[in-house]
Amino acid sequence: MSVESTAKHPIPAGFEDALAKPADYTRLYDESIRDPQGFWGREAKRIDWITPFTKVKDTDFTMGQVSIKWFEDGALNASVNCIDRHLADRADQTAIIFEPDDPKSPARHITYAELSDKVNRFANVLLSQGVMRGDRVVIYLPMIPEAAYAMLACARIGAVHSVVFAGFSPDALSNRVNDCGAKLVITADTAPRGGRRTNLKSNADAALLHCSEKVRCLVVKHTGDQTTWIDGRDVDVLKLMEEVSPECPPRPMGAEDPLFILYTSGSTGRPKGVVHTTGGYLVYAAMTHEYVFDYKDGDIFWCTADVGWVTGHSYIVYGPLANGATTLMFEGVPTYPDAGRFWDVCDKHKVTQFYTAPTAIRALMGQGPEWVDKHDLSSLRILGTVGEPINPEAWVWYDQHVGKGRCPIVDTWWQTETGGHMITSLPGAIEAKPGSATLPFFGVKPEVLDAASGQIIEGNGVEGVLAIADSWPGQMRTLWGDHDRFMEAYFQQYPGYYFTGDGCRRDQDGYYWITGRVDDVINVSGHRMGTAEVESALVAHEKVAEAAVVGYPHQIKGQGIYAYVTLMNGIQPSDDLRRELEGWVRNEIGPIAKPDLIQWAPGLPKTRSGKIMRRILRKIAEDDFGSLGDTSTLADPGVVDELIENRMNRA
Ligand code: 6R9
Repeated sequence: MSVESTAKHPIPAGFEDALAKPADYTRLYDESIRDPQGFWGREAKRIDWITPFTKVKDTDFTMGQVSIKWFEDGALNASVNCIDRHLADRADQTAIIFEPDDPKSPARHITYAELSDKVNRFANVLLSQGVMRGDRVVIYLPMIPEAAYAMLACARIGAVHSVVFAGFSPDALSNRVNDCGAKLVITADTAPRGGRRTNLKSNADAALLHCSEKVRCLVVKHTGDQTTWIDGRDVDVLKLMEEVSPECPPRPMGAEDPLFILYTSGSTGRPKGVVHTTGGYLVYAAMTHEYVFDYKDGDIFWCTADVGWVTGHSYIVYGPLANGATTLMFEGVPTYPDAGRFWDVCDKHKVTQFYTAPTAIRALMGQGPEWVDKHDLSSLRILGTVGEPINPEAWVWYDQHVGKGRCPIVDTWWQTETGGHMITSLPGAIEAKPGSATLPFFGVKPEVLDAASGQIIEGNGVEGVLAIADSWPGQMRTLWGDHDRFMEAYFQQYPGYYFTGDGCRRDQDGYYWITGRVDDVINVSGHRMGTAEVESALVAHEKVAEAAVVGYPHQIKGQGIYAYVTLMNGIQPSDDLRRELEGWVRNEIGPIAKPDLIQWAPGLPKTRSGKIMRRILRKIAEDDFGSLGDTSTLADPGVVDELIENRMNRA
């Protein structure tokens, strides 16, 4: 299949009753843009307010005075929306299914009544430790139900949580604790993942050496493994939860009070503490979860992300629980005990919506379809992807082998900063195109700008950088403690717009194609090319499992194309294969896209969330690996040495 393919993929049969139908999308979208006050004033009623708001939208993107407020004078509590309001009708319904790392351990079904009990108790434990409204609490937990309890307990008492991915190093943890001035860190003894155990508590111990002595450490004894214990600082949460009262009155919070801080890496400098507030975020997470996944009562929703990322915040915890859904939390990895685990879990729990990342799909695709075919996937209704552009080949594999051609695929483009989906298809309303995120969600006004001049590029069949012209309720409000940096990072380069940092193309049908971060664009002989396009072509080859492409300085062309290629299991690298791939890309995209250098890469340097760290690949391609910068967030730092040793561009 060609990467340029723009054929629409018809909506599969059976979606005539989807929440949004084609005409609804157009009507609602037009209304949301024409009358945001009316549209969002109505949509915000999907959540429960303690004090109703009278103002809807008060936002200003003007550089120097950026200010974003939604439902400003309303008051609510996020935990009440995710728990209490469901108790009358669904106390005995499962809120969270916990699937442990080891498939032989029993899964746990936590009802809304039980969730309520746990969160109330957890909140009382936090109060007993002196946590007050507005205090920051860092959550450094694996994918266990206590992570959701902790988040919701913070929300209940008005504390601001900051979840730090459990795969992060002690350094990364202490930096975040210090940046937000957290009073407390919540961690677990050890974390099983893929059959191995990470000693989280000792990571937390190492981190806390670099933090104020006043910071307490709440420990969830999850595995019961032995850990160090510092009396007076360390607290056994589960034990205390049994002792405190099972009732903790929720604190009414202003719509614009912060709900959480989530650190994300920018292109430069230290991590940015993205701040989301209570009202707008919750409205947006709940609404996108309902529309994008066509959520219906009785569905079993599974998002495979980690709660340490925004995807886990919005689509494991807040969105599904605000909608009274059953959400699945998976402690393990896709390939343990074997490459069929995802499909085994879908079958076992009769999952209806499955939401994962292209990198996982490609990895499983490389293992062969027999792993999928062994399992009964007839419960699946909708498939989703997030995190990076999906190459059409992976899309088609996902569609055919996982969805059996029956399930719409929603390719959801969004960011930590956006709080929820921004550009995505809607099952039943928007026909997909493999590789395109398709059309904007309600209230989202994307613009394609000329990268150099910042001018709007009108019409279809155009390419540029992606900016958003007006605010939406789920938008981040600031960077923790640094509003100036917030304005500089997102509003300075293209005044009047929120700048996403992504490049994009709007095709002849008005569909959006994210071409990757603009810092990943390479310029070969004056031609701009998305590295994602070349990667997509490479992975379309049957012998290629994964590819990452970066630019490197080239004497004649300005930049040359350097491709790191991981071959399918059992395929041997050879010069013949290298020539074959060069010819393949030349045919798929054009001569201009032919890689100048192809390095065989047994593995690619990835963050633990599966994002390829291009910064490192660029350095190696530039033969400048003396200054690789921070590699502490890599899932497997060993792959870097291997790549350096076999680099292709040697001065
Ligand atoms: C939710 C999330 C954001 C960046 C974003 C873009 C890339 C995310 C995508 C996608 C193409 C998609 N991205 N979803 N690119 N198609 N469907 O991933 O947040 O970790 O902040 O990353 O990820 O480059 O700018 P975050």
